[in-house]
Amino acid sequence: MKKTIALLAGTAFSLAFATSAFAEKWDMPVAYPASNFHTENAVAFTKCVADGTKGALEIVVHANGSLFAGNDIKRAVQTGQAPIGERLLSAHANENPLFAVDSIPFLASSFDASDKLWAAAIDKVSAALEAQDLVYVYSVAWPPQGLYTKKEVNSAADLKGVKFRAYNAATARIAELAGMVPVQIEAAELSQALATGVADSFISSGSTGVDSKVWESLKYFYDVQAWLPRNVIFVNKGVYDGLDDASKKVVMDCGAKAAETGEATSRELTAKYLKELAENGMIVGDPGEQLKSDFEGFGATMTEEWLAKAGPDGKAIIDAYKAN
Ligand code: PCA
Repeated sequence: MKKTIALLAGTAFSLAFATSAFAEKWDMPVAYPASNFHTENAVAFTKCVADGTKGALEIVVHANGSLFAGNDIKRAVQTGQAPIGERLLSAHANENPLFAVDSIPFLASSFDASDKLWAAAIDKVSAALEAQDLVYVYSVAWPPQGLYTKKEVNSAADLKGVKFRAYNAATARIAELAGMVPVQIEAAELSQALATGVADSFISSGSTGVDSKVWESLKYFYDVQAWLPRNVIFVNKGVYDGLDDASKKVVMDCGAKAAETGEATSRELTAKYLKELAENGMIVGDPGEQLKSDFEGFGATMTEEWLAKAGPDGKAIIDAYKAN
Protein backbone atom coordinates (compact mmCIF):
# COMPACT_ATOMS: atom_id res chain seq x y z
CA MET A 1 0.00 0.00 0.00
CA LYS A 2 2.69 2.39 1.02
CA LYS A 3 4.55 1.50 -2.13
CA THR A 4 1.47 2.24 -4.26
CA ILE A 5 1.02 5.62 -2.63
CA ALA A 6 4.66 6.43 -3.18
CA LEU A 7 4.32 5.38 -6.81
CA LEU A 8 1.18 7.44 -7.28
CA ALA A 9 2.81 10.42 -5.65
CA GLY A 10 5.76 9.95 -7.97
CA THR A 11 3.49 9.89 -11.02
CA ALA A 12 1.64 12.97 -9.85
CA PHE A 13 4.91 14.73 -9.34
CA SER A 14 6.25 13.86 -12.76
CA LEU A 15 2.95 14.84 -14.42
CA ALA A 16 3.00 18.17 -12.64
CA PHE A 17 6.59 18.64 -13.71
CA ALA A 18 5.84 17.63 -17.28
CA THR A 19 2.99 20.14 -17.60
CA SER A 20 4.82 22.97 -15.91
CA ALA A 21 7.99 22.27 -17.90
CA PHE A 22 6.34 23.80 -20.97
CA ALA A 23 5.29 27.30 -20.07
CA GLU A 24 3.84 27.82 -23.53
CA LYS A 25 2.46 25.47 -26.17
CA TRP A 26 1.91 26.43 -29.81
CA ASP A 27 -0.08 24.42 -32.33
CA MET A 28 1.51 24.50 -35.78
CA PRO A 29 -0.77 23.60 -38.69
CA VAL A 30 0.94 22.46 -41.90
CA ALA A 31 -0.70 21.30 -45.14
CA TYR A 32 1.49 18.37 -46.10
CA PRO A 33 1.69 14.79 -44.79
CA ALA A 34 3.77 13.77 -41.78
CA SER A 35 6.24 11.90 -44.01
CA ASN A 36 6.85 14.90 -46.29
CA PHE A 37 10.33 16.40 -45.94
CA HIS A 38 8.95 19.88 -45.14
CA THR A 39 6.91 18.42 -42.28
CA GLU A 40 9.84 16.39 -40.95
CA ASN A 41 11.94 19.53 -41.13
CA ALA A 42 9.26 21.48 -39.23
CA VAL A 43 9.29 18.82 -36.52
CA ALA A 44 13.09 19.13 -36.27
CA PHE A 45 12.59 22.91 -35.96
CA THR A 46 10.19 22.39 -33.04
CA LYS A 47 12.73 20.12 -31.30
CA CYS A 48 15.39 22.79 -31.74
CA VAL A 49 13.04 25.37 -30.16
CA ALA A 50 12.12 23.06 -27.26
CA ASP A 51 15.82 22.36 -26.61
CA GLY A 52 16.86 25.99 -26.99
CA THR A 53 14.19 27.25 -24.61
CA LYS A 54 14.81 24.36 -22.20
CA GLY A 55 11.24 23.27 -22.68
CA ALA A 56 9.66 26.68 -22.14
CA LEU A 57 8.20 26.73 -25.66
CA GLU A 58 6.64 23.56 -27.04
CA ILE A 59 5.46 23.63 -30.66
CA VAL A 60 3.24 20.79 -31.89
CA VAL A 61 3.03 20.15 -35.64
CA HIS A 62 -0.35 19.11 -37.06
CA ALA A 63 0.27 17.53 -40.47
CA ASN A 64 -1.79 17.14 -43.64
CA GLY A 65 -4.19 20.02 -43.12
CA SER A 66 -5.63 18.25 -40.06
CA LEU A 67 -5.92 21.37 -37.89
CA PHE A 68 -6.58 23.89 -40.67
CA ALA A 69 -6.85 23.06 -44.38
CA GLY A 70 -3.91 24.38 -46.41
CA ASN A 71 -5.76 27.39 -47.72
CA ASP A 72 -6.91 28.43 -44.23
CA ILE A 73 -3.56 28.22 -42.43
CA LYS A 74 -2.34 31.72 -43.21
CA ARG A 75 -5.55 33.39 -42.08
CA ALA A 76 -5.61 31.23 -38.95
CA VAL A 77 -2.16 32.52 -37.96
CA GLN A 78 -3.00 36.13 -38.89
CA THR A 79 -6.07 36.04 -36.66
CA GLY A 80 -4.30 34.23 -33.82
CA GLN A 81 -6.38 31.04 -34.09
CA ALA A 82 -3.02 29.30 -34.53
CA PRO A 83 0.17 30.94 -33.22
CA ILE A 84 2.45 29.53 -35.95
CA GLY A 85 1.99 27.77 -39.28
CA GLU A 86 3.50 26.72 -42.59
CA ARG A 87 2.03 27.68 -45.93
CA LEU A 88 2.85 27.67 -49.63
CA LEU A 89 3.05 31.45 -49.82
CA SER A 90 2.38 31.73 -53.56
CA ALA A 91 -1.13 30.41 -52.94
CA HIS A 92 -1.82 33.89 -51.51
CA ALA A 93 -0.73 35.94 -54.53
CA ASN A 94 -4.23 37.44 -54.68
CA GLU A 95 -3.39 39.28 -51.41
CA ASN A 96 -0.02 40.55 -52.61
CA PRO A 97 1.74 39.77 -55.90
CA LEU A 98 5.08 39.68 -54.05
CA PHE A 99 3.95 36.40 -52.46
CA ALA A 100 4.22 34.79 -55.91
CA VAL A 101 7.74 35.93 -56.74
CA ASP A 102 8.84 32.28 -56.44
CA SER A 103 6.29 31.00 -58.97
CA ILE A 104 7.18 32.83 -62.17
CA PRO A 105 8.00 30.13 -64.73
CA PHE A 106 11.71 30.00 -65.64
CA LEU A 107 12.69 33.10 -63.70
CA ALA A 108 14.58 30.99 -61.12
CA SER A 109 14.52 27.31 -61.96
CA SER A 110 17.40 25.83 -59.93
CA PHE A 111 18.09 25.77 -56.19
CA ASP A 112 20.96 28.26 -56.59
CA ALA A 113 18.79 30.64 -58.61
CA SER A 114 15.93 30.20 -56.13
CA ASP A 115 18.25 31.18 -53.26
CA LYS A 116 19.42 34.25 -55.14
CA LEU A 117 15.86 35.31 -55.94
CA TRP A 118 14.75 34.79 -52.35
CA ALA A 119 17.71 36.81 -51.06
CA ALA A 120 16.61 39.65 -53.36
CA ALA A 121 12.98 39.34 -52.27
CA ILE A 122 13.10 38.52 -48.58
CA ASP A 123 13.07 42.03 -47.09
CA LYS A 124 10.05 43.08 -49.12
CA VAL A 125 8.23 39.77 -48.59
CA SER A 126 8.88 39.94 -44.82
CA ALA A 127 7.56 43.50 -44.71
CA ALA A 128 4.43 42.43 -46.63
CA LEU A 129 3.88 39.62 -44.11
CA GLU A 130 4.51 41.95 -41.18
CA ALA A 131 1.81 44.27 -42.54
CA GLN A 132 -0.54 41.29 -42.14
CA ASP A 133 0.56 40.65 -38.54
CA LEU A 134 2.88 37.81 -39.48
CA VAL A 135 6.53 37.42 -38.51
CA TYR A 136 8.64 35.53 -41.06
CA VAL A 137 10.68 32.72 -39.52
CA TYR A 138 12.03 30.59 -42.39
CA SER A 139 11.22 29.11 -45.76
CA VAL A 140 12.24 26.06 -47.76
CA ALA A 141 11.92 25.58 -51.54
CA TRP A 142 10.21 22.53 -53.01
CA PRO A 143 12.16 20.63 -55.67
CA PRO A 144 11.79 22.00 -59.24
CA GLN A 145 8.29 21.78 -60.71
CA GLY A 146 7.42 19.45 -63.57
CA LEU A 147 4.31 18.35 -65.46
CA TYR A 148 2.33 15.22 -64.61
CA THR A 149 -0.05 13.83 -67.25
CA LYS A 150 -2.07 10.76 -68.09
CA LYS A 151 -1.17 10.76 -71.80
CA GLU A 152 2.00 11.53 -73.67
CA VAL A 153 2.39 15.27 -74.28
CA ASN A 154 4.68 16.77 -76.93
CA SER A 155 3.42 20.34 -77.01
CA ALA A 156 1.04 22.62 -75.14
CA ALA A 157 -1.54 21.88 -77.86
CA ASP A 158 -1.73 18.30 -76.53
CA LEU A 159 -2.94 19.72 -73.20
CA LYS A 160 -6.06 21.44 -74.58
CA GLY A 161 -9.18 20.61 -72.59
CA VAL A 162 -7.32 18.56 -69.96
CA LYS A 163 -8.59 18.90 -66.39
CA PHE A 164 -5.71 20.42 -64.47
CA ARG A 165 -5.14 20.58 -60.71
CA ALA A 166 -3.81 24.02 -59.72
CA TYR A 167 -2.27 24.91 -56.33
CA ASN A 168 -1.92 28.66 -56.81
CA ALA A 169 -2.77 31.46 -59.25
CA ALA A 170 0.38 30.83 -61.31
CA THR A 171 -0.47 27.19 -61.98
CA ALA A 172 -4.05 28.20 -62.79
CA ARG A 173 -2.72 30.81 -65.23
CA ILE A 174 -0.53 28.25 -67.00
CA ALA A 175 -3.57 26.03 -67.37
CA GLU A 176 -5.48 28.92 -68.88
CA LEU A 177 -2.66 29.77 -71.30
CA ALA A 178 -2.52 26.13 -72.41
CA GLY A 179 -6.29 25.88 -72.86
CA MET A 180 -6.67 23.49 -69.93
CA VAL A 181 -9.41 23.56 -67.32
CA PRO A 182 -7.95 24.47 -63.91
CA VAL A 183 -9.37 23.31 -60.59
CA GLN A 184 -7.81 24.38 -57.27
CA ILE A 185 -7.00 21.37 -55.08
CA GLU A 186 -4.87 21.05 -51.94
CA ALA A 187 -2.13 18.40 -51.89
CA ALA A 188 -4.04 16.54 -49.16
CA GLU A 189 -6.89 15.95 -51.64
CA LEU A 190 -4.75 15.29 -54.70
CA SER A 191 -4.80 11.45 -54.77
CA GLN A 192 -8.57 11.48 -54.45
CA ALA A 193 -8.97 14.07 -57.21
CA LEU A 194 -6.81 12.04 -59.58
CA ALA A 195 -8.49 8.75 -58.71
CA THR A 196 -11.96 10.17 -59.32
CA GLY A 197 -11.02 11.97 -62.54
CA VAL A 198 -11.55 15.47 -61.12
CA ALA A 199 -8.06 16.20 -62.51
CA ASP A 200 -5.86 14.38 -65.03
CA SER A 201 -2.80 16.58 -64.89
CA PHE A 202 -0.92 18.91 -62.57
CA ILE A 203 2.38 20.67 -62.07
CA SER A 204 4.37 19.95 -58.94
CA SER A 205 7.57 18.39 -57.61
CA GLY A 206 8.55 14.74 -57.46
CA SER A 207 8.04 15.10 -53.73
CA THR A 208 4.29 15.64 -54.01
CA GLY A 209 4.05 12.99 -56.74
CA VAL A 210 5.55 10.46 -54.35
CA ASP A 211 3.45 11.65 -51.38
CA SER A 212 0.30 11.20 -53.44
CA LYS A 213 1.37 7.94 -55.16
CA VAL A 214 0.33 9.51 -58.45
CA TRP A 215 1.46 6.44 -60.41
CA GLU A 216 -1.87 4.95 -59.39
CA SER A 217 -3.59 7.41 -61.76
CA LEU A 218 -1.03 9.06 -64.06
CA LYS A 219 1.72 7.83 -66.38
CA TYR A 220 4.07 10.66 -67.35
CA PHE A 221 6.31 13.12 -65.54
CA TYR A 222 8.03 15.80 -67.64
CA ASP A 223 10.91 17.31 -65.72
CA VAL A 224 10.30 20.87 -66.91
CA GLN A 225 12.07 22.50 -63.92
CA ALA A 226 9.92 25.57 -64.24
CA TRP A 227 10.28 27.14 -60.76
CA LEU A 228 10.75 26.23 -57.08
CA PRO A 229 7.86 27.45 -54.92
CA ARG A 230 8.42 27.92 -51.20
CA ASN A 231 6.73 26.92 -48.01
CA VAL A 232 7.00 29.77 -45.54
CA ILE A 233 6.81 29.45 -41.76
CA PHE A 234 5.41 32.45 -39.90
CA VAL A 235 4.30 33.36 -36.39
CA ASN A 236 1.43 35.60 -35.37
CA LYS A 237 3.00 38.98 -34.59
CA GLY A 238 1.27 39.54 -31.25
CA VAL A 239 2.26 36.06 -30.08
CA TYR A 240 5.85 36.59 -31.21
CA ASP A 241 6.05 39.99 -29.53
CA GLY A 242 4.90 38.31 -26.32
CA LEU A 243 8.02 36.13 -26.17
CA ASP A 244 11.02 37.20 -24.13
CA ASP A 245 14.11 38.19 -26.11
CA ALA A 246 15.96 34.95 -25.44
CA SER A 247 13.05 32.85 -26.76
CA LYS A 248 12.69 35.11 -29.82
CA LYS A 249 16.34 34.49 -30.59
CA VAL A 250 15.91 30.72 -30.22
CA VAL A 251 12.94 30.73 -32.64
CA MET A 252 14.87 32.75 -35.22
CA ASP A 253 18.11 30.77 -34.83
CA CYS A 254 16.24 27.48 -35.13
CA GLY A 255 14.44 28.93 -38.17
CA ALA A 256 17.75 29.81 -39.83
CA LYS A 257 18.96 26.29 -39.17
CA ALA A 258 15.73 24.78 -40.53
CA ALA A 259 16.05 26.86 -43.71
CA GLU A 260 19.49 25.38 -44.26
CA THR A 261 18.77 21.75 -43.43
CA GLY A 262 15.43 21.88 -45.26
CA GLU A 263 17.06 23.08 -48.45
CA ALA A 264 19.87 20.53 -48.18
CA THR A 265 17.22 17.79 -47.89
CA SER A 266 15.16 19.21 -50.77
CA ARG A 267 18.27 19.25 -52.99
CA GLU A 268 19.30 15.77 -51.94
CA LEU A 269 15.87 14.20 -52.44
CA THR A 270 15.08 15.77 -55.84
CA ALA A 271 16.61 12.95 -57.91
CA LYS A 272 15.45 10.28 -55.47
CA TYR A 273 11.81 11.27 -55.90
CA LEU A 274 12.06 11.07 -59.69
CA LYS A 275 13.66 7.65 -59.37
CA GLU A 276 10.81 6.55 -57.16
CA LEU A 277 8.24 7.72 -59.72
CA ALA A 278 10.04 5.68 -62.40
CA GLU A 279 10.35 2.64 -60.15
CA ASN A 280 6.60 2.72 -59.74
CA GLY A 281 6.05 2.59 -63.48
CA MET A 282 5.91 6.22 -64.54
CA ILE A 283 7.70 7.46 -67.63
CA VAL A 284 10.01 10.17 -66.33
CA GLY A 285 11.96 12.35 -68.72
CA ASP A 286 12.74 15.77 -70.09
CA PRO A 287 10.05 17.69 -71.95
CA GLY A 288 10.42 17.70 -75.74
CA GLU A 289 11.62 20.84 -77.55
CA GLN A 290 8.13 22.06 -78.46
CA LEU A 291 6.65 21.53 -74.99
CA LYS A 292 9.63 23.26 -73.42
CA SER A 293 9.43 26.27 -75.73
CA ASP A 294 5.65 26.50 -75.25
CA PHE A 295 6.20 26.64 -71.48
CA GLU A 296 8.96 29.20 -71.91
CA GLY A 297 6.47 31.31 -73.86
CA PHE A 298 4.02 31.09 -70.95
CA GLY A 299 6.89 32.08 -68.66
CA ALA A 300 7.64 35.21 -70.71
CA THR A 301 3.95 36.22 -70.66
CA MET A 302 3.67 35.59 -66.94
CA THR A 303 6.85 37.53 -66.13
CA GLU A 304 5.34 40.56 -67.89
CA GLU A 305 2.04 40.09 -66.10
CA TRP A 306 3.71 39.75 -62.72
CA LEU A 307 5.87 42.83 -63.23
CA ALA A 308 2.78 44.85 -64.18
CA LYS A 309 1.03 43.71 -60.98
CA ALA A 310 3.97 43.90 -58.58
CA GLY A 311 4.95 47.46 -59.58
CA PRO A 312 8.19 49.13 -58.45
CA ASP A 313 8.76 46.65 -55.59
CA GLY A 314 8.56 43.74 -58.00
CA LYS A 315 10.88 45.44 -60.46
CA ALA A 316 13.38 46.21 -57.68
CA ILE A 317 13.42 42.52 -56.69
CA ILE A 318 13.96 41.29 -60.25
CA ASP A 319 16.64 43.93 -60.88
CA ALA A 320 18.49 42.97 -57.68
CA TYR A 321 18.19 39.28 -58.57
CA LYS A 322 19.58 39.80 -62.04
CA ALA A 323 22.39 42.06 -60.82
CA ASN A 324 23.84 39.32 -58.58
N1 PCA B 1 4.18 20.47 -53.91
C1 PCA B 1 3.08 21.27 -53.45
C2 PCA B 1 3.43 22.65 -53.88
C3 PCA B 1 4.66 22.57 -54.68
C4 PCA B 1 5.06 21.16 -54.62
O1 PCA B 1 6.09 20.70 -55.10
C5 PCA B 1 1.78 20.86 -54.04
O2 PCA B 1 1.75 20.24 -55.10
O3 PCA B 1 0.75 21.19 -53.45
